Amino acid sequence: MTEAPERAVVPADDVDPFAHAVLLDPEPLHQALRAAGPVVYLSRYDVYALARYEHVHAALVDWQHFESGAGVGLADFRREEPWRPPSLLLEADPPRHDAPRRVLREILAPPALRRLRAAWSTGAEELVDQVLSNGPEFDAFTALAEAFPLRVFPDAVGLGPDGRENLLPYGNLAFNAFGPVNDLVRADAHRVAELSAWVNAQCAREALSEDGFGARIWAAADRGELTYEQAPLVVRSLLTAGVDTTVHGLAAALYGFATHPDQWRRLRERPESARVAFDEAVRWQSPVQTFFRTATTDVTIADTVIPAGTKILMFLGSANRDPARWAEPDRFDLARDPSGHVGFGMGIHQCVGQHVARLEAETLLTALARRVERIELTGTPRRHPNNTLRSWESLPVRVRPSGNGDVH
Ligand code: OVM
Repeated sequence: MTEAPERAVVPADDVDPFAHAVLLDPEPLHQALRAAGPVVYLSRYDVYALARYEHVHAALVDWQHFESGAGVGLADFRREEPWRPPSLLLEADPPRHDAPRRVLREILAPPALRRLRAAWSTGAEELVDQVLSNGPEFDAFTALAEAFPLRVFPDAVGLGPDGRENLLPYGNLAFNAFGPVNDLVRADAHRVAELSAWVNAQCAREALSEDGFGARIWAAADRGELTYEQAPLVVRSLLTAGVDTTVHGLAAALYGFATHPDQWRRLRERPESARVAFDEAVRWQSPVQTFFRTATTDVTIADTVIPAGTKILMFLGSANRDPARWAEPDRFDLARDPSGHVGFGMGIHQCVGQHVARLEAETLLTALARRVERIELTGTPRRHPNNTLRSWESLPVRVRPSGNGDVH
């Protein structure tokens, strides 16, 4: 580690947090960054990094000094043209952020999701039965973590039947776009126009069923809570942020259980812990690893002055395993209280879809726990590199079904 003389109080590092090796195995970098100091200057990108829980949390809740409107990726929207019109939620600050947020919060709040629970439980049970009927060995990533959200979420939004295979590639591309223009971004560059056109077309009122989240967003525009120009962009947020995130969050939970048989036993004994288990998986793996903010003024963090206009990279995954905040942070442990983790963010931008994600996880994990006694890896799980998501490609498992579909 070298020190840039003009930034003497800040340890500097030319490491690339978006290099494949780091994306596939980020913990060594996280540990080094947390040890280096509260603020680390990353010379390669001219940004400041926060990797300790205390400072990531503080930046997340201080939207006045750490803005999102300049983009929450590396690109500075004040100087560069964004790859798509900015999100009205993720890439906006109060007051512009507030109306879209309020509308989506209501639509995705727990009371609004109650009517989905029965259908999602049935969907989960059918999916698990179908997977198990093909034998005890399967890829838990494709067969469960990918398949289940795709089975329930697009219907809940009200998407038509065609083109749903575009959802995951679009999400992969959108989450790559928060990073630098590296090989991962270039690999999908030829699909940006096509995938964006498809997603944008699904956001139109006519493309959506009359009873889904999408239709409710348009109804909010009818009531004057949003403009008609805003409505399709809010639908776009659902399609961007709502699929890959839950897919990789579910994969994190399945990976946790496949590698921690005692925790699977605990879930089977106490199925009501499925929701906490999911939050613990989100803490432990942090499907969304990083987001940026931009300093609105010169901001001082632990005696380091970060100049106004500078991008600040927040390592959510590192904060979620900071030993100063968590006991034995590397353990996937259902007995811990994971609340306070920043895997869904914190503050005014905290994941507005988190109740949807928890309901998906709860219904899938419960259905699986009722039918499966043991789950274990049969090969090396494979990660898929993405500039933002801790994502997966394959999770080969063998299960021992519990016979009569009953826990006991
Ligand atoms: C959005 C959005 C919100 C959260 C995460 C995200 C791609 C996107 O509003 O489009 O990641």
